[in-house]
Amino acid sequence: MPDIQLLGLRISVYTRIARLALEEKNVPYTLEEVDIFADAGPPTDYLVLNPFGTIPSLCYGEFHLYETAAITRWVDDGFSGPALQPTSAQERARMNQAIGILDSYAYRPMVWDVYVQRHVIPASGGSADEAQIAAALPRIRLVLQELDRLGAGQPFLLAGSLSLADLHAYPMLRYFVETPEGQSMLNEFPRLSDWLQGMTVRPSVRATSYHSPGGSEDGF
Ligand SMILES: N[C@@H](CCC(=O)N[C@@H](CS)C(=O)NCC(=O)O)C(=O)O
Repeated sequence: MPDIQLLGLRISVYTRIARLALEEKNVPYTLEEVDIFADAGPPTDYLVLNPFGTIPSLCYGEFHLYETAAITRWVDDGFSGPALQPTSAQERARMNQAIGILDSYAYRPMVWDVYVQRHVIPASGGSADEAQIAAALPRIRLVLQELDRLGAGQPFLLAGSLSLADLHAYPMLRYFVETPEGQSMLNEFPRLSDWLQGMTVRPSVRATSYHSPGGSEDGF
């Protein structure tokens, strides 16, 4: 069996999502750090693997894959271990809906508009764009309202057991709650707050923990 190589960055939300899936399935892999944020842009040999220059990408022998949701589904479909996708068509659709919501409406506002503005830019001597932060918050609240509603009464994000949706959501929400705005907004959603706290003790989360500038490390 070829080795799995994941190319990305430890601090990257999407790299972490892919790593969480690999860790939950107990699939061995190595992480190769690729600095796509370098001034010169992504390395040219990386663009051969992923012409969009985003991370992560995965190599398994001659099989090369990018787009995180494709990677996590391949990991779950291709390896033994606990199933991370529901078998019922409706529950699977719900999981895919939540992943779509996170990709389309959560990642940019939570991570770039709030976390980066609140922590990363001030840490490098700049000033947060308060208007950008304020403009992102209503969209984020809508995302949290929807996630709360879609999994109402459930201990995991959507259901009674972990799915790829939990793994997709955790790294985004983790960054968001490192900001005062995120902390206070999450308090409006006790179910999601409990879920996030519950996720922090999972071995997969601990194994992929990183130190983020200006923030804590996964609450422990
Ligand atoms: N659609 C991509 C998005 C991945 C993504 O946006 N990754 C971020 C890092 S967490 C990135 O590569 N950003 C650089 C860019 O967008 O150019 C996926 O699902 O893998």
